[in-house]
Amino acid sequence: MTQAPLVLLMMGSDTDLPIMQEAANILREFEIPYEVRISSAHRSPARTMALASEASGRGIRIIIAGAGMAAHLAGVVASKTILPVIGVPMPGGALNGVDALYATVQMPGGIPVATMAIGKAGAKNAGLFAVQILALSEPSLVKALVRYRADMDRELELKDAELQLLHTGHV
Ligand code: RP5
Repeated sequence: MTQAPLVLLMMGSDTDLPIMQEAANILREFEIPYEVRISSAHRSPARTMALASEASGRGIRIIIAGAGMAAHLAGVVASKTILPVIGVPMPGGALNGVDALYATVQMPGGIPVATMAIGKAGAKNAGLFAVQILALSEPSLVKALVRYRADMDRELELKDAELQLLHTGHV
């Protein structure tokens, strides 16, 4: 039996997938059940609004929305749900993601969107931020997040040691 999704991962176009995959990778790593959907605020507005307004009733706890250019996906989704919405601005287009960053982050007071960085780092952090929210009510996720950070620390230490070896001949 597959578990019901806790995170809804939305993107405006299939061309966003290579970036949004970073968020999916994190959710998979922390064993969070998620659902991925392509739906656009502009090209498929009715379906986008239905996905947003029905999410809570389906047991979804957090929505991650990635879009590029005039990126209204996260904002429109946030307007139709009281679930926390995490926005990820996509790079690309003539303004290379700055347009999407402004469109996603500059929400009017009343309808918040937690906006991450442009591109892959933002998508990865969106996944981690979702795990952190879920960890508030799931102690095993707190442990997993602490382990994740310790691993990152260790990895850097190893890279640093390799660099010392390369440049000085000893650690
Ligand atoms: C946005 O427009 C999408 O999120 C995508 O980032 C951008 C371009 O879409 P495509 O023309 O590549 O489908 O709605």
